[in-house]
Amino acid sequence: MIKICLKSKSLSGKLTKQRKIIHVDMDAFFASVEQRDNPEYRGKPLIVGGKPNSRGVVAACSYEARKFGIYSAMPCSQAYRLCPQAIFVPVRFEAYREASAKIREVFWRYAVQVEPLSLDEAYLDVSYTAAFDGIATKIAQAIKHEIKQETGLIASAGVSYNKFLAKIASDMDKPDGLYVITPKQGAAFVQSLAIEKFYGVGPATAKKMKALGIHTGADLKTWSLSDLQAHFGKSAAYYYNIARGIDERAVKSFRCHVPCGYIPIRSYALFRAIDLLQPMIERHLSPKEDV
Ligand code: DCP
Ligand code: MG
Repeated sequence: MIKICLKSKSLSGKLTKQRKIIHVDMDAFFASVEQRDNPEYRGKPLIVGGKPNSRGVVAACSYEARKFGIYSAMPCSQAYRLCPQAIFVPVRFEAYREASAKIREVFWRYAVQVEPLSLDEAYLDVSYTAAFDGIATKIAQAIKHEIKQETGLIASAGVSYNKFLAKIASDMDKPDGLYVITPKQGAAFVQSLAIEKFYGVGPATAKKMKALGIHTGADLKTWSLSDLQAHFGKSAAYYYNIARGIDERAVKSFRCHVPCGYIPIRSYALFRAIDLLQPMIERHLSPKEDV
């Protein structure tokens, strides 16, 4: 018998099917590629980006460098002051693109929808994946393992029932993380979350929210939709929903502005075919309930 699981309720009251989403984000991506390719950099504070005393910024830094307070986008001169013994190397985009392509190949083995956010991260919809009995946590483990085998790099993964929570989850346990937020945990998890941790709440909005007394998910949840609309306009519905652990955005497998040649034609044709078949797939398949 074909059964469609109806679980979460949207703002409009419409019932929708429970999804299984994995967000994968590589650890210290550019820096890890450099450490992989240059064994002498391993275990050391490494900064990828500008030269130590230039006006450049840090693109990426190894976890060893982070212990000194260094982070992406920091001026290199400041990074040098914090850690003069750090190794500074220039970016090698070709190497990062090559690793990124391999990672995406792994994603497509397990997901019908893959939405890259950058070279090193993507949302995967695994609601219809048959492997590992459809258990998303096991699928995430397999993805991490295959990425390690095929690129020599470490990924962190977040597993949940929507994009918002999966993205937050992938950051919870870095590096080499695998963090799961189940449908039962989602709403409570959001309550205790600091507002600046909410994906989609940028620094300016976080400042505005704090000025209004909104410091956590619990604070945000006390606001009515109309009050949020008065202060945040079009974004109000998104904030209203995420305060309740609800996010109905679908994983979009193809972005129109992806430059030609960025993805192989073969995969592009496949993406389009899946997009067209999606409604039929949804009618005929039912995701299993365990995340
Ligand atoms: N990047 C950049 N400039 C920034 C931020 C990031 O050039 N301001 C590049 C370098 C990063 C890569 O994008 O390696 C991925 O960005 P992430 O934010 O995922 O950071 P990392 O992968 O480096 O570290 P993390 O382990 O925190 O994900
Ligand atoms: Mg990363």
